[in-house]
Amino acid sequence: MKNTKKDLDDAENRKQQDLNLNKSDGTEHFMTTDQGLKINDDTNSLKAGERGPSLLEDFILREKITHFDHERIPERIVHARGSAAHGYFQVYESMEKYTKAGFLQDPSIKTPVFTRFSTVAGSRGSTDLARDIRGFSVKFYTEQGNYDLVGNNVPVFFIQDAIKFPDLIHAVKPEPNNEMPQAASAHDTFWDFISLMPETMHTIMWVMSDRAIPRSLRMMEGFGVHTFRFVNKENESHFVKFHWKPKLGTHAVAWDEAQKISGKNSDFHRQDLWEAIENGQFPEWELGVQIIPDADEHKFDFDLLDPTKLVPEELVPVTIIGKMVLNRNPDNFFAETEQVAFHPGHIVPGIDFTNDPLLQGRLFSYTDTQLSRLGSPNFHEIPINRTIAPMHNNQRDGHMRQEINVGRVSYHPNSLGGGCPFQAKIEEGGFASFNERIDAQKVRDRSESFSDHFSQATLFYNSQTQIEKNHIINALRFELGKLETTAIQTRMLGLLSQIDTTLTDKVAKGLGLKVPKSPEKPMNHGVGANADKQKYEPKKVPQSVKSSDALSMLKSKTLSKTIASRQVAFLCSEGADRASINAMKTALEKEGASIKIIAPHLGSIKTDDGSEVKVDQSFLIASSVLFDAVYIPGGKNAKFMNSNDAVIEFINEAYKHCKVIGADESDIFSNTKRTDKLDSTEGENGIIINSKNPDKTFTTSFIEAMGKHRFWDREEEL
Ligand code: HDD
Repeated sequence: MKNTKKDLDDAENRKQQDLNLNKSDGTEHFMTTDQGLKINDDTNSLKAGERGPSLLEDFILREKITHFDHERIPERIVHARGSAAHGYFQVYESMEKYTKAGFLQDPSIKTPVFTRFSTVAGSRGSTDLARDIRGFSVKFYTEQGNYDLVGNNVPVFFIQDAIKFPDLIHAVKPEPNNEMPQAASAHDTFWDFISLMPETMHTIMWVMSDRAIPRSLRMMEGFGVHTFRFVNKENESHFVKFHWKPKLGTHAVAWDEAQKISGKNSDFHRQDLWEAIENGQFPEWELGVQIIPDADEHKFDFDLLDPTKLVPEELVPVTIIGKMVLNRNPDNFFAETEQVAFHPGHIVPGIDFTNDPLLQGRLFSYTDTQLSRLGSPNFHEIPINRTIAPMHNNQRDGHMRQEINVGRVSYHPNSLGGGCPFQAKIEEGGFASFNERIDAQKVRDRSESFSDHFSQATLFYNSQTQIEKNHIINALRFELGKLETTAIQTRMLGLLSQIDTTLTDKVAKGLGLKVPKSPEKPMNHGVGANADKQKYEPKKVPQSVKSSDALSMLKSKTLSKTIASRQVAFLCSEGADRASINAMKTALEKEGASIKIIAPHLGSIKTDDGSEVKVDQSFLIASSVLFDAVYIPGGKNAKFMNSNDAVIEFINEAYKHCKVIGADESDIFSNTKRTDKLDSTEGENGIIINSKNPDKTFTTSFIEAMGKHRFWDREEEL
């Protein structure tokens, strides 16, 4: 039999080979019960007479219904909504100088990965387009065991200590009395908590920025958030921060668009990831690291152990060390995406933790949660969680144990089993924690070096372009504007005033409130009852970096110009210009973009030369918010295009969301809004008219404009 592409992938991917052991395919097989009995009738239950009651004896009915009754498991307490894919990671050059981690040594080795992206607050069936942080979890199936990098698309976190995590999540989840709102932070309990916890301010700036509404899961950065350690063979340690940089650049949608996408297609991100992989447009990220010698631990204006801080790239550049390619969709959502269990505590020799108190608490939480979510300490045996490294220990039994451990010995030390399984020396790959010196008193306390809650929030805000600042202001106006409690809004203005006064004034204006003269004191309510409140008051430490381009999506180098895999709507009707359609289609597809023909009805339409064009979507189904750009070919369809409500709405929305609009003729816009902006012949507004451009450059101008992604200048000044 000829190998398919998937078979070839499997042959070189050890994890796929491992998963194949558990795959089941009913093609060309009889239907059976769970016990292997062939079923003769799966349509009728066993009854006492044709119209009589069902019989208890019907074991086929009972088995089927019982299994169905128990199909659901608890969803993740956070990050319930997620989408995942398989792929591989490959290091560019050996990192042996810094780490002995096996998967970071040999550039010829592809380490299998399974990567899951998620929103945080919404439940499993919630919308992909919520304003939220996105989870970015990668499980590396290394030869030394599983390594999980369980990060987010934002490099900092709301809180400094894991003990506050349940409070944060209780505050952001739907309110407990009425379970509203779903997958949204714009409600009183969230902002009540935030307004009393100034340490959240830096992350709040990120969450109010466009980072929280990505265009695609393939177009967002990822971060390990905490400072970790690299440890090399000589047992030397360096601090390390992890970054994932997307090859397609970091892009967002507009907030109005996000809300509309949620209605039109709440699986927008999931579908985008799935289709890109099915189409062979494999998403790719580069792994970057910021490496800091141990000796430099105290050289910064902040504490490396504080997860509300990032290390500006101006102080420590990001070195790119490898790439991750996602090239295979899961076969079964439940078996893989739902049952995968990530844990920041799954590490391999060469990588270690730091004393970041948020990380330390996470090390407990992730195994604990799997026990109730997956139901047994044997969750590591579920195929997607199973390591490809040899696995032997004296853990035994428990619900749903799969492994059949042979022999009488299940303890160590033993003589009856020849001392097996052996402990490994460090030279044999045995894991030993980095021997950091700790000399301290036991305290329930926090270091004063964690007290600067505002400086990096200001750094983030100052690093944005005016457009991005406007989006943050509007996001805060939206979120705080939805609150019922004025005192919370006012308290938030007090905290924002510590970040930037113009920001605060503009948010206050939107809320119709006055900025409080002096913020409430003590500002930090999140401290112990006996604590010295003075000590915990937020402090501002002068910062050496005042602005950082890497923090802005529009300034940063990650704003890629490629249009590969972007979606373009061709609005057509009977009589559309066939030659134009073909020219634009060919040019766009050459760049890797996808096009969809949108017309009044499904089937096909007749173009100006009499030929038929197949219609992909009708106006009833399509919507501008689901596309990156729109093109309206000329021809004999102008009358329809000029007067059709769906076309006019399509163009108006594309305009509002700052997308590229291309048309062969400008009279197409005679009934759309903002025609004043159409004066531009050069396309600087992202509106490109063929008749005003020399023919040769029309498609080029359109593609170049799409490469700029959005024309945010169209938005009104605040
Ligand atoms: Fe967490 C899931 C990321 C702090 C407790 N977390 C979870 C997932 C991601 C993160 C991406 C989804 C994993 C998946 O796809 O299955 N979490 C983070 C980051 C944090 C963070 C980047 C801070 C830097 N988390 C955090 C704290 C705690 C937890 C402080 C608890 C003290 N997180 C959990 C959890 C979850 C989880 C309850 C829910 C489902 C799961 O673990 O497997 O244990």
